Amino acid sequence: MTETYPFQLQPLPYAYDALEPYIDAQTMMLHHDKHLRTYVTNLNNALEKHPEFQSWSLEKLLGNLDALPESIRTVVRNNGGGVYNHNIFFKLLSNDSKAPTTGPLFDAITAKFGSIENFKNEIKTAGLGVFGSGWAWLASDEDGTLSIIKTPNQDTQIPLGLLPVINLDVWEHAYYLKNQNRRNEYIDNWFNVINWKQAEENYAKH
Ligand code: MN3
Repeated sequence: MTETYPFQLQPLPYAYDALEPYIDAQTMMLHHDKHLRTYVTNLNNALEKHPEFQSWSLEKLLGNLDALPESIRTVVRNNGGGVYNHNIFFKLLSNDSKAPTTGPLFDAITAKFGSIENFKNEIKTAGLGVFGSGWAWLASDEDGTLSIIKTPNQDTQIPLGLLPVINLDVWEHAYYLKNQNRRNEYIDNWFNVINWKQAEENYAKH
């Protein structure tokens, strides 16, 4: 992502109903067209009067929040984080979800967690353990060692010096239309639509 201001709403790489029955079309439409669009708009509005930051990538903005004027720091943190996190998240969904059985990501997951199944258990525990709104992540350090982390609100893994491999949105807006308050059920559904090919590509960037 080398995108800079003005940031664009990245189109979904599949149809709204592509993830049915696991994630419903109505949720995808609301999540992408309303929530993500609002983050993009708010981020651009914040940067509009600060041309000195308009050449900064999203990664640079989010990795250097302390360099921003206080008047826009929180807006960029929340809305820039919202754009960054969702652009990763939506690409990591697919109706062609096959967990790897070989390859670098498979090897790293089995080395860290023992198996793909254990990895799923651990990221589910992390997702259920996010109090309020936030994200669970499978992240990699520069050596390729994996860890599962949680971030609150729209915070990213960038300040931790980690690279994103898989992220899981556990804000209620990601699931309440279909699952009401049952985050547990949403996460179980999400396991069926993880775009593992994209996860492997993300991991290859470490
Ligand atoms: Mn969301």
